[in-house]
Amino acid sequence: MWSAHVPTRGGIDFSFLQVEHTTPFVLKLETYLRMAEVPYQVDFEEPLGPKGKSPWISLNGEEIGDSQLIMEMLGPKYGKDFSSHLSTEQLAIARAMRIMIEDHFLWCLAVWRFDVDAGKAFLNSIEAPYILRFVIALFRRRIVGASRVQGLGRHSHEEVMEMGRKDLKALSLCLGEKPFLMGDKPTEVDCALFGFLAQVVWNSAGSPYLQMLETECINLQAYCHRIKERFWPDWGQCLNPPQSQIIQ
Ligand SMILES: N[C@@H](CCC(=O)N[C@@H](CS)C(=O)NCC(=O)O)C(=O)O
Repeated sequence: MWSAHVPTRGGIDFSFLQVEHTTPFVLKLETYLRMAEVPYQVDFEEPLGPKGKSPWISLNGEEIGDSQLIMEMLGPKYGKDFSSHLSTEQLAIARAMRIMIEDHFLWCLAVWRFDVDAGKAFLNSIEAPYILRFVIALFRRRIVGASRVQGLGRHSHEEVMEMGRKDLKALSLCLGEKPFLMGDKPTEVDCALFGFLAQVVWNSAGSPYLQMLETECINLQAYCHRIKERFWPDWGQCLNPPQSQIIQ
């Protein structure tokens, strides 16, 4: 048995009304653990790990950070490779899509969430006591600063929103009519995409990205719901406070 260290979803911390985890990378990892049926225990005590990021895990005393590196370590260890049937070309596409979302759309989402929207939808979706509101205000400034260092934050808001919309459109076209990105069966990349799409579907009210999912990219919305239904039958119970019905 090992522990996955993540920000808490209970107590006064990042308790979500609609999204089980506030951070896409944590949701990605926990979705993978469910997909791979790896036994694990969630530990909310120390959210930031050896690389100063969340999530991280400890396994037999060893501390490992980064959702992707963790999955790539656990897969062989537990004999789980959900992508073994894919061609090298398909693997390349899966990688390109994952990195587009994790390393590019991430910033488009962050600029909307913390700069354009100034954290309002984010705060409205959680039960945020005063202290958390203060912490998020500081975090917000940090993210806006980081987006400038990364580079996307130097563009106008409209330019960034357009880049994010183009990412979603590309993903939507790649998914097409398939139930999962790489075909009939879910693979590792679906965990990463779900981590992000869930933020859009359930935690970005009023964003241009949610609007895309409700209009031009309706298949992404259905895909997100499909993954939730498959791997998170207890989703409502994982929220704080628990909910028997999720607002769609
Ligand atoms: N590549 C990393 C990214 C992890 C990441 O950026 N986590 C964010 C939460 S979404 C974090 O820990 N941020 C805290 C910080 O940067 O101080 C992964 O896949 O785990």
